[in-house]
Amino acid sequence: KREELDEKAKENWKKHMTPEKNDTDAIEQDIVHHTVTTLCRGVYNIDKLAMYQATAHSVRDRLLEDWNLTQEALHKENPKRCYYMSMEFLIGRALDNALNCLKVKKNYKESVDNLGFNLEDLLVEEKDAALGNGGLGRLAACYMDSAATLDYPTWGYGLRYQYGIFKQIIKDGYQNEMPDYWLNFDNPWEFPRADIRYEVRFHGYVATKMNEKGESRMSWEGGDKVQAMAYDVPIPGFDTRGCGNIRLWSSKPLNTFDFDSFNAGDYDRSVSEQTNAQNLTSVLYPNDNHLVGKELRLKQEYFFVSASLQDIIHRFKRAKCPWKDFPDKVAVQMNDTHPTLAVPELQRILVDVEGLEWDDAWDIVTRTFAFTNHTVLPEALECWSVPMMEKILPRHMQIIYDINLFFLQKVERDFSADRELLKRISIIEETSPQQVRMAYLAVVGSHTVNGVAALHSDLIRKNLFNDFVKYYGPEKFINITNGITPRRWLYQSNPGLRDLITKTLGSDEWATHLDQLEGLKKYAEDVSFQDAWADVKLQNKKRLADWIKTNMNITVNPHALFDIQVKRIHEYKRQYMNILSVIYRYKSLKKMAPEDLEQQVPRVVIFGGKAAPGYYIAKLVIKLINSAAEVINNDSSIKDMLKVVFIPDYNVSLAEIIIPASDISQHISTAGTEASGTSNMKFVLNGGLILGTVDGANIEIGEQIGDENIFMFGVLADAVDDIRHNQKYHGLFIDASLQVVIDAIQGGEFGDPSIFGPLINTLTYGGDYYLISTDFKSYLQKHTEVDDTYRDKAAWNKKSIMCTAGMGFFSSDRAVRTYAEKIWKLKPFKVEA
Ligand code: OX2
Repeated sequence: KREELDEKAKENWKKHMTPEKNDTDAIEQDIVHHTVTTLCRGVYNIDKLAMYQATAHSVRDRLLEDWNLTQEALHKENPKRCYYMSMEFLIGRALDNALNCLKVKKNYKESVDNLGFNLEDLLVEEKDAALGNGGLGRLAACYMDSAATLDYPTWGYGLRYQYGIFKQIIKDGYQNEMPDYWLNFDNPWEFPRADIRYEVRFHGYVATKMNEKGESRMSWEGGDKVQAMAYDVPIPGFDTRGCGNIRLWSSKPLNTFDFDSFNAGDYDRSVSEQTNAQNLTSVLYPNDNHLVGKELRLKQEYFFVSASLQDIIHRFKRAKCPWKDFPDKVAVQMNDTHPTLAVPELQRILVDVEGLEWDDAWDIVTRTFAFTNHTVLPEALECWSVPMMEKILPRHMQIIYDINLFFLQKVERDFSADRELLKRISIIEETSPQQVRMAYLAVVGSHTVNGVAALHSDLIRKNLFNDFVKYYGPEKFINITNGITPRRWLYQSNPGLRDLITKTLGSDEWATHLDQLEGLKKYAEDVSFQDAWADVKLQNKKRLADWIKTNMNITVNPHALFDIQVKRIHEYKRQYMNILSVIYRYKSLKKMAPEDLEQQVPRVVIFGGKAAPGYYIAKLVIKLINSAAEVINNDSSIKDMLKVVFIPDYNVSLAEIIIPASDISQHISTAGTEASGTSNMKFVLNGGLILGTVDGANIEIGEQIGDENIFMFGVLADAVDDIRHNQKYHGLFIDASLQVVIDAIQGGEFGDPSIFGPLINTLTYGGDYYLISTDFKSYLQKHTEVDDTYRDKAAWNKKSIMCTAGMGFFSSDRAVRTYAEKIWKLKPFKVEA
């Protein structure tokens, strides 16, 4: 309990709150002060890392002022808030972003310069916050950026993993994994909240107890407890005093030390509880779009939702509103099924702890939660075995059974008693052992379910959730196409293009009103504008070429066509098809007469991405890319007409250098498998063209920028099932061009062919599930079309300009606003200084 301060004391506080101070002198003072006090260093031993840290602390101070301003105003006004629950936030670096948002980059550049350093050198000292795998985690980070920028009272909740996504090292062409020690140095971008701690229980048993009103209630008792401690990560909004927050939970032991064991001489035991508790949030599971049903992961998921809900409820209770108002104060968005245990957890708290009746509680629960589905891949759909759930979360398992029972009774009564339907729609899958289908639990526990691109939302309505659409009606299932933040993905990562656009449009308002990019269309055929545009691209390609030279010692020609595919390595994303086509190109070049060879468009094919450590085939794809690169890059007979580069350890910071440098980027998933894709949007926003399949957000990108500005190929999603069926019963058709490539690999042209046997088998004997043989020919044709278009520089530049100009729709501001209006029923809450 805090005492209210008297007015005089409050006045004194106000007087001493740091005033605005953006002059270089004040900034220098700040940096020096942090060097001496926060870091305990001085002019005699300052280096780049320390200078980065001092600068970061100085910028953080400014952010924290905004943080406090925002939170104080929210505390007083208590508007409805949204909580974005996500097991992943792939934030990347924070300093550059904060400088841009606060609009103080110029000032800091000057100050850092005055103190003998170069700001750009300091920015790269920062370690990425890589608490995510790929698109899902990065989407969460983009949405937090937009929510803060648009002044929506939105907090993220997540886990503070000690190790983020592993560091990828390439050795002999193979992926090796190393731990990501991102917290080894001090992290200025998190704020530990030692006073914000909650207990989280596992295991134990369920008993019956009387509550205060004399009613009998279930009670979850015994078991083991750990503590969740909060760390706050401030999220700056662009050009606003409002500051958002991501609250990350770290597990700590409840009893710091077991003195009984210690005194009994059992030292190991005395600290075992500590280490067990700490292990809980040690490591991010490195799987993208793939479930590994490990007990520790289930515990992470529960730990995460339990701590977050306790925190949300604590905040709700401060205002002393009745429980039925909870959904008017709280909206919770579940980022995929990973936070779905929040549904039975809130029901448990309301019924068992707060003493509400089941139906009243369930009404509150289902008015609070909404659920975003990100995938239709069966291997990614979370299912937890009932025995495991019973052991770790015995009361939740009972509640899930009850939720399911009441749900099935309603389906039977209101809709249909069709037994097959009841079996299909049940939250419990009747396998042995039984499984809890988390996606179904999320649907039943939410008021709104959304997919992440138009095609994807159609597919989940037609397939995955079809029975639910029939039962609930179609209104519950909506589409909100993904978006990306233009602040990080253009303003920050592509200063050349940013400045050209700003100069052309007359202001940088486009950074928060991305539709204004439309204004570029009228310059698309303007020759001098085209030249300026092309020059920015060339500079970005040089920046990437320099990076490749410095870090990999490979020379690439910045005037070549840069063809890029960077994303997690997955069979459905078909990097394999890409490298097969590269090999085909190589074989074709080798056959050419010298005068024809000279006429070719030189290409640099760039790959990047991590494979899940246990994903054998994906790892072989990496090996094949590197083996092919080795041969191709060292074959002087093709006169540098083709280079292949696998950039190791692809992450957010590398993406910021790679994406602005693309001429073409590839998004070539088997139709119907990539829910949306978001890097496709980033590339096009930066004036890169797409070579892609008719899948995910590619389709809507084509609609927005004009189908003449996108290279699309391949079969359509609704043909895929029939093709698979036919392949199974009538065999594959391997076209001559694909056979050439297979023969080359099997003939040992890229090293010991036995290494690649299992990979080739996925095509030949494995039934080619991802339809590479089906799409290969049209894919090669599109490559030829790309080359031909690239020869005409003016035509290419026009397309590139039209790409950027048409991307307004894909701002995450549009996406978050749609969530706020359609799902969260949330209004902006503007804070003033
Ligand atoms: C990804 C999807 O694969 C990708 O298509 C989408 O753009 C992204 O989420 C953001 O919506 N894990 N990662 C994803 O889905 C799952 C599950």
